Amino acid sequence: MAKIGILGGTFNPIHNGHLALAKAAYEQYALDEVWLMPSKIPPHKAKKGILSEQHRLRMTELSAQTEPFFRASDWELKREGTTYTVDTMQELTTEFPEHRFYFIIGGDSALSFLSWREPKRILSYTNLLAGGRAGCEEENVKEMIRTLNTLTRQGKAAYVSLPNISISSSDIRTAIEMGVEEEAKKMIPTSVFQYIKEQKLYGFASLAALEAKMQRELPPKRYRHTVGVEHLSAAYAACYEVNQDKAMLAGVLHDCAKMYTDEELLTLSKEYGLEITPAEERNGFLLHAKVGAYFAKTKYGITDEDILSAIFYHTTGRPNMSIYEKITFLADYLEPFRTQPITPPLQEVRKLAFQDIDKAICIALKNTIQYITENGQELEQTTMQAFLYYNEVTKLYENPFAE
Ligand code: DGI
Ligand code: FE
Ligand code: FE
Repeated sequence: MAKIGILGGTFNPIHNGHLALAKAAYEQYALDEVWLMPSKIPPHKAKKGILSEQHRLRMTELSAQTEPFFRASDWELKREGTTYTVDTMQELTTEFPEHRFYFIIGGDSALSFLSWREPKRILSYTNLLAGGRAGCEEENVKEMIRTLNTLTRQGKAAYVSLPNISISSSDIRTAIEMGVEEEAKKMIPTSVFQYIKEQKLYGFASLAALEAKMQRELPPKRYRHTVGVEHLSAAYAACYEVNQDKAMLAGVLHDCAKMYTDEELLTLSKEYGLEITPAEERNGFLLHAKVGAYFAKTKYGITDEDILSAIFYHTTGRPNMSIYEKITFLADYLEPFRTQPITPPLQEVRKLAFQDIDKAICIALKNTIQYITENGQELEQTTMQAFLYYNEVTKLYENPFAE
């Protein structure tokens, strides 16, 4: 006979609090195994934002790998129809007559246990281990255990004492939605965090999460510029019939490495093995584009190459840009909060951007190059190559550098 703990839950997602409860029950009652069992969503809990059964089960399987005595169980998910604990426990005792079951529940559930379907019958199939946080809900949970044991005239309910940590799945979802990944990481196993990141669950790397991150990381003016670029990019995406989310993601992240000094950007670029041109060596700020693309991929969960290259080339542009590269480059130059005078006037170029994007890019490059040379700064050759390419395509300037 083996003593089997059963810990059920929506597990949206499963977290360290669940696992601590399972482990405490295992240790305090000398269980042989604990089965972690994601539940079918009961009707009274059905709501938006609950992940698919596959995702919840996969995260449970990953969590189960953190202790040798954990097993992930799809018993309830496999079942047809609505699942009540009383049915599950009846079936388990029938299916596994050789095991003795210990149904594990947290403090909140313990306190409402009498409103579950057929609580007395549940206790005819299984022991009940109710976890309470020491000092916090301990007395109430113990009181409930006494009540249950009196009611059933069997001592099948018992108390599991828990460290006073409080984690909720909704805190984890919020942390991910708000882009505060460090918070989420503390509350779930690393493997579960990796899975959420890979699968982009709970709005991981969503626009909202990245906006919240940028707001925290960038100075207010730079953030305002970022939002301007993001939204203008959405308009260009609509105009040129490409994916709006991709254009906006490039916009929100394009200056994500802008807060570093020239020296820091050079050091980071070397550290990450990014190629550094001679002009970049002397004008470190140019590297915020390459480092930004690197961060987008490694820190912010962006895998789409269109987005990454749009960030990579946003400062200098390049010949023959992709539509996403064009959009980010131009939105960066023309976003509504930019005010510097250019020729032709800004408003005309802003309009032109919606009519002939190559011409607008050519004008942007021409003005940038003029500004750089007039201010005695060094030109990165990609900027010039980009201009020459777009001037060739648009035939806009007959003799661009004549005085
Ligand atoms: O990051 P932002 O300020 O939003 O704008 P940006 O990424 O276009 O880059 C900042 C500056 O870089 C901008 O004033 C134009 C300038 N720039 C673009 N190409 C070159 C350049 N500066 C130099 N020195 N050489 C270039 O080739
Ligand atoms: Fe930039
Ligand atoms: Fe910018």
